[in-house]
Formats: sequence, structure tokens, C-alpha cells
Amino acid sequence: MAALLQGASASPFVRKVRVALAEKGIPYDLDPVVPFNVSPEYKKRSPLGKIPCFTPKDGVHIPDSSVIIAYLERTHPAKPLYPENAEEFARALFLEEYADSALVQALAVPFFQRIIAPLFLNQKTDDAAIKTALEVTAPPLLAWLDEQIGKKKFFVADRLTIADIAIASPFVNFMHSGETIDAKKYPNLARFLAEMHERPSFKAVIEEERALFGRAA
Ligand SMILES: N[C@@H](CCC(=O)N[C@@H](CS)C(=O)NCC(=O)O)C(=O)O
Repeated sequence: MAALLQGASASPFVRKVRVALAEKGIPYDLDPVVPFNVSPEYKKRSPLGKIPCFTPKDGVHIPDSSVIIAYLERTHPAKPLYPENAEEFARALFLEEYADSALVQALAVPFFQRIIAPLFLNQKTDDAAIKTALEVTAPPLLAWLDEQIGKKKFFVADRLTIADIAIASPFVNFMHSGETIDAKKYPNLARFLAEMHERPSFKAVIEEERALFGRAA
């Protein structure tokens, strides 16, 4: 049985796992579970009802993107995604947390309001929510990332880690919603994102998603 990843590809957390799987060269099948009213069977696998959930072998179900990638690191240690050094390891985990929490919350707003709400939930776009996300919530988060990456290619340890994957993932949703990162305000971050999204691992999923959302990403 090939490993199975469950979750709709537009989720930043599903994308994060897909990119990690690609970087490690692990084959898998994708079951695009949408996280609204999930089935009781899916909830047995992922008790919080969230996507993604990974099934590497019969009877083993691993929910949560961070947990899945930590598991993959144990089962496929080649092409490591976590730094060896303890301080760098802690730094990478914090950047992953930063991305998965505040950054996803801010960047997902235009995507949710312009695409998910009208197309999938029959709800109107809340323009005020988008304005607050773009003008109030996102700027300090982006400024901090821009300062942290500086002229470096990667956030931690001079090589690709979980931090880079987690940070670059939600920006794909941001771009699908028609937004761009202002390269004048955030030149380092814009350069980092352009390079990350050109990696074959990101490029493949972005192209697949672009076909779904019909926008240039
Ligand atoms: N910490 C989780 C977060 C996953 C998550 O929030 N996924 C969203 C989709 S992007 C979801 O399933 N939301 C449905 C819900 O919260 O019920 C992870 O890293 O996998």
C-alpha cells in the first residue's frame, strides 16, 4: 500500500506536508478531504476533524502537519528537515510555530474570504476582514520575517529546514487570493519566497492548485 495523505491541497498545512514528502522523495496518494463536516470515519483518524492526516501503513493514522513531518524525519532521515544543533533545532521549531499560527491566520483571510466563502460556503466576502488582515494583522508579521531572513537563503542552519517550508506554504494561499508581497517593503522576504516557490517541490503543488483556482500563483 502506498502512503496516503488526506486533505485538500489548498490547505497550507496539507501543502506543507506535500512539500516535505517531495523534498524527501517519498511517494504517496492524495485523498482531497475537505475539512467541513468530515465523516465519522475520518474523525476516527483525525480526532480534531482537521486536515491533513497521513496513513503511512495499514492501521497507522497520523494527524497534524507538524507531527506528520516529525514522523517522516524518523522514518526517512535522509535529506533531513530539522537542524542537528539544539539551538538551531529550537529556532526552526519556533519559526514553524510562527508560520502555523499567526502567519496562517493572517494570510488565509483574503483566500478564505474571496475563494472559500463564496465558492464553497455560499457566504459573502467580508471586505472589512480582508482590509484588517492586510493593513493591520499581516504587516508586522511580514516585517519580522523580512528582518529575520535578511540576505540569507534559508531561515536556519544555511540549508532547507521545516522553518522554510512552513513559512513559504501559507504565502501560496495569499497569492491564490490575488495578493502579492510588496517587494519594496519586504525585499528579503519577497526574494526568499520567489526562490522557495521555484523549488520543484513547491512548483509542482502550486501548478496543480493554480489549475483549481484559476489564478496565477
Ligand atoms: N495544527 C494543524 C492545523 C490543521 C488545520 O487547522 N487545518 C485546517 C484546514 S487549513 C482544518 O482542518 N480546519 C478545519 C477545522 O478546524 O475544523 C496542522 O498543523 O495540521
